[in-house]
Amino acid sequence: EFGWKRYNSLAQIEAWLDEILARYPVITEGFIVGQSYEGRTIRGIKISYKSGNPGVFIESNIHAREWITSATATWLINQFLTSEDPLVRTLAESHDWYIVPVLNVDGFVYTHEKDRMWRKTRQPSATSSCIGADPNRNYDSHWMENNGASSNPCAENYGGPQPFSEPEIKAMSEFVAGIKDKVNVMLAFHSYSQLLLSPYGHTEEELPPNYDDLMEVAKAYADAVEAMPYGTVYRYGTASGILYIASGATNDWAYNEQDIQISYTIEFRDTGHYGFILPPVHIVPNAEEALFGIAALLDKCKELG
Ligand code: 0X9
Ligand code: ZN
Repeated sequence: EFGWKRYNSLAQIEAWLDEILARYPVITEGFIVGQSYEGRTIRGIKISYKSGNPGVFIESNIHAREWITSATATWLINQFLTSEDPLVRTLAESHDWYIVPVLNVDGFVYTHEKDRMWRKTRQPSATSSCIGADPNRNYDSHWMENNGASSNPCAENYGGPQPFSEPEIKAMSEFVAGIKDKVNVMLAFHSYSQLLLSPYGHTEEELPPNYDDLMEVAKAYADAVEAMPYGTVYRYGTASGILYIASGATNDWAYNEQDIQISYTIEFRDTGHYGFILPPVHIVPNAEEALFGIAALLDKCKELG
């Protein structure tokens, strides 16, 4: 059954979400992002202890094979609702959380049933027998610029035939646009490499206006994680500077087009030994790191104003 000792299927995650929503009807609210290509409902949960808190959006499992992301997102939801640790209580109760544990629902089901290493969506191409686009190259922000995505439908980083061609990404963009005034922080969960990646992803030629703040906030996360007993090291920088140029990604779109000023891609454990096939014993340690990293990140945001 559902838990954090192993990875769960989409059906198990949804059944657990239903239980949580029924158990905490005042604090939680389910929301629907939209429908996937194959007709699945993309679901999320809002956790709010009081109105007017700064909003934090967590997008998770946009890449199908990155299972640690939804395992971590569900663990965080559970902590925000059940933890008795005063630090966690303060963190949970002083923010409004919008969490989408599995954005790429079709791809996620495909990784459970057919191909563990699937990354993309599952929408067929009109011009090729290859299936799916890279959803993290499909947002309408500098789409396909600077070779930050491939125009080859068979490539793992195919940007799609046009921006927002993937129904999951169009739905996500409309949902976020509808609440953007309430969202101060966007965190897009990925694996692997242990990195915090800020804008810009689409160019190395320019730095974002609040680069200094973005680096200070990322450092707070990395320092907090490294100080934990696991000693896990995270590096941070702009996505284009420390990883590679990638255009049309969630956190860049949120920053550039929705004016969400604190916006990162977080690449979780590990650094490549297991890679995407991270053993389930890592779920809780990784999630603890995310919890205390996010707590430090949000404390730093508050400090910077
Ligand atoms: O390539 C990606 O989409 C992300 N790495 S992953 O291995 N999880 O696929 C990194 C994206 C970072 N770039 C931007 N945010 N622009
Ligand atoms: Zn990813």
